[in-house]
Amino acid sequence: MVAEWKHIEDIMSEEYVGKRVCIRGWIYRKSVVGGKAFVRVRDSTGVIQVVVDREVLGDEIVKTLKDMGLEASVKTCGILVKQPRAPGGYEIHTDYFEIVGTSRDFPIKGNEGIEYLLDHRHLWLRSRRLTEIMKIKHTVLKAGRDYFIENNWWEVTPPILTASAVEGGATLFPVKYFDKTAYLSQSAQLYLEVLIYSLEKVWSLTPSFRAEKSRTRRHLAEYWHLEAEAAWYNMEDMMKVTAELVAYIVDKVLESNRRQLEFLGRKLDVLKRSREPNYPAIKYDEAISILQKKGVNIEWGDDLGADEERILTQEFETPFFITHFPKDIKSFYMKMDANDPRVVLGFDLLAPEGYGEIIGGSEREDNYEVLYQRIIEQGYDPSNYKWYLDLRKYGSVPHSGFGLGIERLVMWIAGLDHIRDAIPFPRYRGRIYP
Ligand code: NSS
Repeated sequence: MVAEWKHIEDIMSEEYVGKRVCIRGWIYRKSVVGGKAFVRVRDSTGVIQVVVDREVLGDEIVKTLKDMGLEASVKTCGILVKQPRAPGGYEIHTDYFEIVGTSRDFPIKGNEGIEYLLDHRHLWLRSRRLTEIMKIKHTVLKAGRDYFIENNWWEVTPPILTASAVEGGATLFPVKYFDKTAYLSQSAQLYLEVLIYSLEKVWSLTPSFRAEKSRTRRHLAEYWHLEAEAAWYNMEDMMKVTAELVAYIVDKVLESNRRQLEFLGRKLDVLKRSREPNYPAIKYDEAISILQKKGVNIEWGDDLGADEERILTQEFETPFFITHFPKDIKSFYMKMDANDPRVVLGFDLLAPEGYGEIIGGSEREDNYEVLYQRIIEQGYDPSNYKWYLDLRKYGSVPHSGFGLGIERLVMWIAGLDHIRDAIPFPRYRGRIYP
């Protein structure tokens, strides 16, 4: 059969009414009433009702459809008809209907619990909701890359197998590496720092791995990490880059994914405000006093957890920065503030509406002796960081960088209540299948 296959989204318009169209997809819903089967077919772009009439195609196909399970794959052609009662306002009166791949008793019927659905993630990913989220993620990834490409940053490819920790030994995943133990990368940062000495402004998009012991709504064991590092940039310069990057991504999603956001019921006002990169910043000190005023039991020196961050987000209507954290709650590589050695030149960018941290960044310690001491202070063995320390011996420069958690950003932009839906195959403690 010669047919020009069309996508459902493209034919749902006046232009095609009365014309013969051909589509391919999967059975999304169906009912058989009298001599007619009403089959809703979905493809990657949408859903349309197809009317299979016994009078046109004979008894057999209507009978077959009655027994056929959801998610069977089909090809069909017919005349597009306006039908206000059909979802989307159009339907196809088919003269050709072929079942390509049968389906019996599709395991997801619509009232299953979350663990069951996660065990059937390979099938659950066909849902409208997850499909729309993946489309938003596509835009987030593309816009993230485009931002750096348009602004003349070099893309580089750091390793995933590494010999030592960046973000704390507690969340390292060991892997057998010949006769040694290696670790899956927690962050490309240390390698990006190497590459600024030749390329000055670099970025990478890689998976990062964290053996997070506790299960939360915003932690994965494997996530996508967009990281950047630049020579000669101080903390403020790098904060400006992150604000521009996030604003750029939000803008692209608003431009490209209105339908998806609408389907997910996402309110747009905060996103619209976040298209402008003028995000406010407060210091850690201020964050602590806001929290204390609100009756939170917290003291200077304590780390901000998800609960504290959520409370702080009530104060803002766009993403916002927290800067100048106590050095003891941050990593060894962050540069100490010359004006207040208790704090480091580190910053987090928090998403509003309760979401919290989406970016962590800092100016880096560029002095050999200070960095050496900080490595020891934090309980690491400097001999594992010899190459990293070398960077401070041969033409050290002030520099800064950051890491953005793609799924954290998708979670906020799409308005999700759990990070697992921002990634097709979520990995976290207790989940590796499928
Ligand atoms: O630990 S971070 O805060 N910072 C770093 O890894 C730096 N070494 C990055 C850099 O400067 N190049 O992680 C950065 C971001 C953080 O803000 C989150 O958005 C995300 O990475 N992140 C995570 N997302 C999902 N799941 C987990 N477990 C996770 N951990 C961090």
